[in-house]
Amino acid sequence: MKLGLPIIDELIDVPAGKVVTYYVDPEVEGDVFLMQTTQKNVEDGYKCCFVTTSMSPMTVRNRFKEFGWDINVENFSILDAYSGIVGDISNEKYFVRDPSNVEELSDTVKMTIAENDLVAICSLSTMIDLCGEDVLEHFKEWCKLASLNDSVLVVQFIAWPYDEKIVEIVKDLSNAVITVGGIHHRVILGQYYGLLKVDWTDVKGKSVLFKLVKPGGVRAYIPKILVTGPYNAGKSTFVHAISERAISVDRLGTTVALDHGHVEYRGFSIDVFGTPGQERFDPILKVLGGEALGVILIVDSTKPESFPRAKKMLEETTRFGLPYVVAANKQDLPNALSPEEIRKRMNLPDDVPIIPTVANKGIGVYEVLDALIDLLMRWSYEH
Ligand SMILES: Nc1nc2c(ncn2[C@@H]2O[C@H](COP(=O)(O)OP(=O)(O)OP(=O)(O)O)[C@@H](O)[C@H]2O)c(=O)[nH]1
Ligand SMILES: [Mg+2]
Repeated sequence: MKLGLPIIDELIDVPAGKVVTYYVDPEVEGDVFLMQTTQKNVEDGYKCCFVTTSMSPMTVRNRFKEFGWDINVENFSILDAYSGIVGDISNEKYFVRDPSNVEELSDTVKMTIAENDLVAICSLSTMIDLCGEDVLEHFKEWCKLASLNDSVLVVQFIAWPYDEKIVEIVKDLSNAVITVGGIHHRVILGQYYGLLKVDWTDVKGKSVLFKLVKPGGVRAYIPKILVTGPYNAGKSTFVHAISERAISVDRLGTTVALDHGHVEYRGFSIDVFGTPGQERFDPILKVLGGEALGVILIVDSTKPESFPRAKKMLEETTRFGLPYVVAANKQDLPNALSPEEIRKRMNLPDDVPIIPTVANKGIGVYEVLDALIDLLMRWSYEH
């Protein structure tokens, strides 16, 4: 089976009998991941059951519809473990009258596992909140049963501040764990999901930035990267060097509006914007910086007199604390300063990557992009 997620689908297939957990940051919308996986497999003809614990079946159906997914089909069913909490009865195929009764809940979940190819539990954390940690013993049985029945179990586990032991148990019982989280620095700038664990095949952990689209669901996100730096440092050249197609608005060899390029790289679809270098365009910098996800600062390594200006542009564009890397450009010229010399003169912290480049020959430009992407990914895990 496929999970129905961009990039991840290219990396892994889910064999029958496996348990996949979405480990979701509380501030990020996690339900849609389970819905998307369910929808993908409904579409592929598998018998799927969606277990709802915190939304009414009507809300579930409406949300599927909002994303443009048709679940009015015979191979889709709902286990309603919600209506009982609010004292409603249910018309769904599977119904738990008292969702806080762990035995009744567990027996019904087992029935769905026996009768379906895929069961999506939305969510295990709500079950723990309702029934206590006993749920975990039952979860263990569900995992075993899924394996015996060749059913796939997909679970949402929300990363509330649980006891570390609980989190470990859930992760251990899962054959694959996908983390879903936010990239934030005071405000949420973006969201990502990443493969944390897969035990049936050998793939390296990988993170994907995403956006929710209605209709459409989870889509790989296109981050905006800003390329800035002093006049004549090589910004336009850099943008053209990494882009398949790029447009610059130049007059007499200097940029008077923007450079815009598009890069498909490492599974990312990236829009790159180069700023003008001249000071008279500075008001644009703040606006552009506010929308960017990361900044590349290009400096002319032969012009230390431009470094104070470079520093100022960096401060303008990264004032929300955006991650940035520095390209020490024009390394081919005789008087080029080394990256370490530039770090000293610009007084940049030790952990800021400074990468030597010769933009007009394309040397080092992808290393710059790699460094920024790695920073963005690391950043997303740490914040
Ligand atoms: N020798 C050398 N020349 C470079 C390098 N990168 C860019 N150049 C040249 O430097 C000049 C300025 O490059 P641009 O890319 O236009 O610089 P810019 O930063 O966009 O300039 P503004 O938009 O006017 O601020 C051009 O003549 C480029 O060919 C490099 O690594 N080495
Ligand atoms: Mg330019």
